[in-house]
Amino acid sequence: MSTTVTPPPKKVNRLGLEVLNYKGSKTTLCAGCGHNSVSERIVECFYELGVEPYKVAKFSGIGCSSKSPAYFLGMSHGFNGVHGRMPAIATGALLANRTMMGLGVTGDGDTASIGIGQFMHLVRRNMPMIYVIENNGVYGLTKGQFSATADLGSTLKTGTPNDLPPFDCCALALKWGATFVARTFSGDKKQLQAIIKASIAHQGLSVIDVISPCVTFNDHVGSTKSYGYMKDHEEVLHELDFVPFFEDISVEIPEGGTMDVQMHDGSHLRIRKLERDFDPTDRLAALAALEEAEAKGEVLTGVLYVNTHKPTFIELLNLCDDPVATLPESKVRPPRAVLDQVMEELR
Ligand SMILES: Cc1ncc(C[n+]2csc(CCOP(=O)(O)OP(=O)(O)O)c2C)c(N)n1
Ligand code: SF4
Ligand SMILES: [Mg+2]
Repeated sequence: MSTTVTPPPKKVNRLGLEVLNYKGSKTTLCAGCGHNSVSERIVECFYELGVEPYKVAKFSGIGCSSKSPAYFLGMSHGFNGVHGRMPAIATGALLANRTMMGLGVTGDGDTASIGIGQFMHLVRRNMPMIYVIENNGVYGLTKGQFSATADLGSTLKTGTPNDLPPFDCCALALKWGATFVARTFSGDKKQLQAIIKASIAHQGLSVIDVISPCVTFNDHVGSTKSYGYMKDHEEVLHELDFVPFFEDISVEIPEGGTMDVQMHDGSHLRIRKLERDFDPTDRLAALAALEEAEAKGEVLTGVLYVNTHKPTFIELLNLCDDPVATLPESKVRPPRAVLDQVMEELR
């Protein structure tokens, strides 16, 4: 007599999708590269929050980091742009279709070296998208030259020291008016997850600077972007918990020293105090904390700043609700009589 064994039910999210639906192709990056951990966290966060994969547009520039969108959200849209020019491409695409969720993944070279001007304007505009910088302090793809985020005095594998001061992408983003700024570490699974989830819920630009070690070219003694350096110098600002809008917020509210930031979609970011008092809605305090940490040689991680009130670029432009890309020609092209009138006025 044969018995039929019923397979266990497949684990699915609130959309009925499996985690497999959020994965991409197999990574071609080096084993142990921090960028692979970031890809894994992106898969988990988008799956757990039940984001529609076809509503996500992935953008990147050039670099090992910029290759990583191939390794997550394989069902989403994607555009791999030119080196340092991803913000312009993302801005154009998201203005054409405001209903897409923008997810940019870039490197420290792509953002802080060749792409610094584009990054600056993206921040200034508060373009609603997630902007992840996989920061290893070097140009991994072109064999490990220092990038503009390399710390003064850090050394290459050959021992050559970097004698230029670094750009701190978080400090720059704060200065230029960013509305969500976080620094984290690819090796800190829980913190990275909470930050990615909060950025999914944020309506505005989220700048996430992830220290993401390059095991091949910048993971030695003398590097300040190595696993070892982060282990010894990471200064965690607070403990983070993310409660999505579809979960009951009233449960498990811990007592004392907890701050609750309500995000645009009704989710909550719970920030639990560790040693110091830190208010992530105070921009000047965040800038001061970064300066202080830099002077002490510490790497401050956590949500540095969140502002849920500033209008996004799409709101400022007063775009219509329907995606511009889907409007018929009759709506986007002025009729002949209007064009004739404009010409008449220019005479
Ligand atoms: C216009 C242009 N200049 C230079 C290069 C060479 N190049 C390719 S990737 C890269 C740097 C990538 O560094 P980063 O963004 O930090 O990414 P990583 O590889 O470290 O993840 C450079 C300089 C290029 N592809 N295009
Ligand atoms: S070279 Fe460095 S950045 Fe590129 S995949 Fe390898 S470890 Fe990662
Ligand atoms: Mg790099």
